[in-house]
Amino acid sequence: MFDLSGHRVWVAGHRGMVGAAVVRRLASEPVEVLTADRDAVDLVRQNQVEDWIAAHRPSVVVVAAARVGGIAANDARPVDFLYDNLMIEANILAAAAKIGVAKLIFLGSSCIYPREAAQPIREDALLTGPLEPTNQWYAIAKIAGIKLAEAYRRQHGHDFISAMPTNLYGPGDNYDLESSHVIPALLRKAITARDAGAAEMVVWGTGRPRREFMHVDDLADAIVFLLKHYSASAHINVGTGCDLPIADLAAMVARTVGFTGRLCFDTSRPDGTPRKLMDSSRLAELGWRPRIGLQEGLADAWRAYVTAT
Ligand code: GFB
Repeated sequence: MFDLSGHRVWVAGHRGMVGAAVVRRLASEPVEVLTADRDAVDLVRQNQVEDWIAAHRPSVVVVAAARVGGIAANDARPVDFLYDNLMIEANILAAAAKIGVAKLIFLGSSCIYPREAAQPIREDALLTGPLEPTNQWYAIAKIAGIKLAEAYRRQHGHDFISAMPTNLYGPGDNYDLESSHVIPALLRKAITARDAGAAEMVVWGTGRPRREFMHVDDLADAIVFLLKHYSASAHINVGTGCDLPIADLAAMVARTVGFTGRLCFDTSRPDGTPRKLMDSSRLAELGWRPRIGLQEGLADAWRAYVTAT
C-alpha cells in the first residue's frame, strides 16, 4: 500500500483526455496536483523537462503525456508517433529518477501486443510476435517506455510501474475526423448525419474488427488505485473484459444520438488489428473493476461533445 497523502503529484499531459481525467480524479485525494503548461515546458526537450522537474519537485508522477491518435493518424505520421513518444517518456522517466520521485506510473496501450496474440491478451504476450503495421510506430515507442520503467526499477530500485489501458473514450477526446479514434469520429458523424437528415453515415473498414472500450474516468480511477496498490516490474492490463464489433458500436452510437439512417462501410479504409481484447484478471484480482458501461459512457461522451461545441 502506497500512501498518496501529502504527495505532490505531477500529471504530465493534463490537457489531454487522460491527463484531464486523472486531474479530476485526484481532486478527491489528499494530494497537491502539479501541472505544466505547454509553453512552460516542451516535453520533447530534455533540458526543459529536467529544469521543470528540478524546480517543481513532484514526489509522484503520472505519465499521461503522449502523442496519440486513431488508426489514420498513426499510419500517416510515423515520426510523430515514434520520435515524440520516445522523447517524452525518456525525458520524464530520466528526470523523475534523477530527483528520486517516490512513485511513477507510465501508460502504454493495448496495441503493444502482437497482432495475432491469443485472446484475451495476457500481459506475458508482449514481444511474442509481429505488431499490427498501422500502429507499429506508437507500439514500439510504448514498448520502449515499459522497458525503460522496468529498467529503472531493476538498475536503480525506483518504484516505476506501467499500466496498459485498452481503447479509451470520454470527455476531452479529439473529434477531428481524420486523426481521432473511432468513438469520437462516429459520434460526430452520427450527429452531423442526423442534423442533415442524411440517408447514411460512413463507417471506416468492414465493421468486423472487434474493440474493447473503457471510459476515461474508469481509467483515471484505475491509475489512482494502481499508484496505491501496485508495485512490480511487470506491466498490468486495464480493460473492461468486453469487446464488440465496430459495426455494433456504430449502431449503438447511431441509436444514442438518434440517427436512424443506414450505416455504409468504406472498405478503402483500414480495419487495423482484427481483435485486441485484453485479459485484465490480474487487476481484478488486486480488487479493481470498471464502473461505467459502454451505453452509459457513450451518452456521457455525447453530452461532453455537445457541451464543447
Ligand atoms: O479507434 P481507431 O482509430 O484505432 O479505430 P485502433 C478502431 C476501428 O474503428 C478500426 C474503425 O477498425 C477503424 O477502421 N473505424 C470505423 C473508424 N469508422 C471509423 C472512423 O470514422 N474513425 C476511426 N478512427 N476509426 C489505435 C492505434 O488503433 O488504437 C493507436 O492506432 C492506439 O496506436 C489506439 O493504440 C488505442 O484501435 O485501430
